[in-house]
Amino acid sequence: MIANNLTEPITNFAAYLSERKEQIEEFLKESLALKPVASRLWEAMRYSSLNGGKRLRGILCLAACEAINPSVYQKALPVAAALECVHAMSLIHDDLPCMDNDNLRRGKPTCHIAYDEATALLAGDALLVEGLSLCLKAELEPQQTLAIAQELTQAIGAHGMTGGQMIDLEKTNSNETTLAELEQMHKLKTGALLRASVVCGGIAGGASQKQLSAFSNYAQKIGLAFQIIDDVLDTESDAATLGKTAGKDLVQNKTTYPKLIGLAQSKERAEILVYEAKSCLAEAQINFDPLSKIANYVIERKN
Ligand code: GRG
Repeated sequence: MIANNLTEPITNFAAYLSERKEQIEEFLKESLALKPVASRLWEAMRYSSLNGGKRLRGILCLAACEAINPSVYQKALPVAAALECVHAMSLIHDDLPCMDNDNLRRGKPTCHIAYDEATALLAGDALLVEGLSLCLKAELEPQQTLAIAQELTQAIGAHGMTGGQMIDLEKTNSNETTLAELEQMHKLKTGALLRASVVCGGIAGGASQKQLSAFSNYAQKIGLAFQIIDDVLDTESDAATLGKTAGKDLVQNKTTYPKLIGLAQSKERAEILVYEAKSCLAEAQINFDPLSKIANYVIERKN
């Protein structure tokens, strides 16, 4: 077990990440065990949620909880798993022919290629509902569960991820998207769930309003940095490294950070955001090294 000390720098960050990833995956495997009824649906749900991925949202949730109260962070595991279910759902639907129409995800055929379109749609639907249901099962105080459910539902509906996806669809092929419009789209499409991940972890740990507000600011900044680097990787990397199709933004004529401000400035902006994110935590006296290292990881990652 990686030692939990609120102020000590963590010496083996890679081990920290893989331990948390394993905990989340074990929990997911049990929660999404194959069922005899509608077994093809469960298979597709497992195919798309137990197929790797960085588990960034789940890990952020556990880290925020641990930063506030190390002794209860395991209670946040159902919430971390729920975030990963919702994220997996969004990837399945995003890859569908009517959306981004992709055939590669996490290095494997996308759900609708491995199964079929209707099954993929239903697997996404079911993962969304299972995710919400996992949240409600966490052994937390009722007011914490309610607050987490409110954060999560707000983050994924029309005010969050789904709204962001709609804007993305509308903006595809538009050559007039401004930087402010691009940021607004990413804030909803990718940022809202990342923000909810950190805030929900904080709620599970018993964070104060001041701490929750610092978590929210930290997460919004790393969320944007995450998306900028996603755009950079799409331009600079390859499918084998990314586990998904590379160079897609150009082919689909999407507005991206590199397109609007260039590669060098995009990377610089991501670095500044990460610096600012860490400052948000420091100002609220949240000194938890993994959160700081996760912020670095968001822009140093290769996929
Ligand atoms: C929530 C009801 C409901 C609908 C969802 C399809 C859709 C509407 C939204 C799409 C959201 C989406 C796919 C955003 C992109 C986020 C993104 C950059 C994903 C990649 O995240 P990583 O790199 O992936 O963390 P891994 O594979 O590591 O988990």
